Amino acid sequence: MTRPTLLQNGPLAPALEAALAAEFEVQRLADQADPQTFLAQHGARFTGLATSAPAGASAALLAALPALRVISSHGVGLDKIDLAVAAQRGIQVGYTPEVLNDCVADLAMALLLDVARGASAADRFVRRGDWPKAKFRLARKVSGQRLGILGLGRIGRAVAQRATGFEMQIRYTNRKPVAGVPWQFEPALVELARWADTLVVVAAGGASTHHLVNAEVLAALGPDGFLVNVARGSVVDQAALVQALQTGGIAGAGLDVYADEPHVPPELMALDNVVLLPHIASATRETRQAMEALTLANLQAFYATGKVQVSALE
Ligand code: 8YV
Repeated sequence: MTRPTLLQNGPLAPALEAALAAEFEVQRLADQADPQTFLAQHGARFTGLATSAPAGASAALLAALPALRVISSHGVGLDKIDLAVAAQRGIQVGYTPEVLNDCVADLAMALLLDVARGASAADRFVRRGDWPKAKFRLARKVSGQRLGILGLGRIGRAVAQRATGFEMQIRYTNRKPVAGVPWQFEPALVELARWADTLVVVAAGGASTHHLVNAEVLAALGPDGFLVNVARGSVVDQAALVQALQTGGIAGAGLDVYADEPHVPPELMALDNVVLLPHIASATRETRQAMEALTLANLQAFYATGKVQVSALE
């Protein structure tokens, strides 16, 4: 039986690429000397697209794949996939939610603890040989803090559950209140920021959340406030964040995502009150294995039944 033909957009883990090649006829767009000419000549061959949250599936790429019937994305973020075009064309879209909730929430708490207690800054202090000469600055207590959560989806709720263990007071803002949760809904982000000691950003990326955390929100968070972002760089006005951090407008930030990854502004790198991570929230062996397995399972399910296992369109 002829194996389904997949186009791979962007890099995937070697184990996943091997698993895909074992079951499908895979062509990697990145291997083509002239991707646009390749798509013009061969785009009509592909019924499936294997991609990832960072690589996505743009309207232009989808237009070059007239026979496409399924997209399987490694990741939970859908902001780089043109879901409207996929839905309009009846293209199934599979992705990998749930399996990464724990690791992303764990890293949000790690960033919160680090930036509030100054752990990374203290490590640099010791490595510079400063300890014999001075005491490290006082930090801020985390237990019992007021925690504001922007986006109470699956990951936001996992963050709230962890924060409960630190006896934190928790409020959230969201497109709409979430039924059945014990935490207080604050409709206005700026008011949530004004109340919170730390604001954790876990809202989905995309046009509807672009620069939600702007200069006004950061001013409301205030000089004793911390920002943590494990969502998408696009949700925060990065220029406003740099300004707030440089001028003491907020006390510090813990970041795993940025406006133009993998490029981090030198202004952020120069600051001692920022923890900078390279988009690693889901990057554990356990979670990435689960994500890779689900990326493959979505394709297997589609070609066996016509439906992906976990759909982004339902
Ligand atoms: C990784 C992510 O960037 O799942 C997402 O949306 O941002 C991260 O888990 C992605 O999974 C890499 O493929």
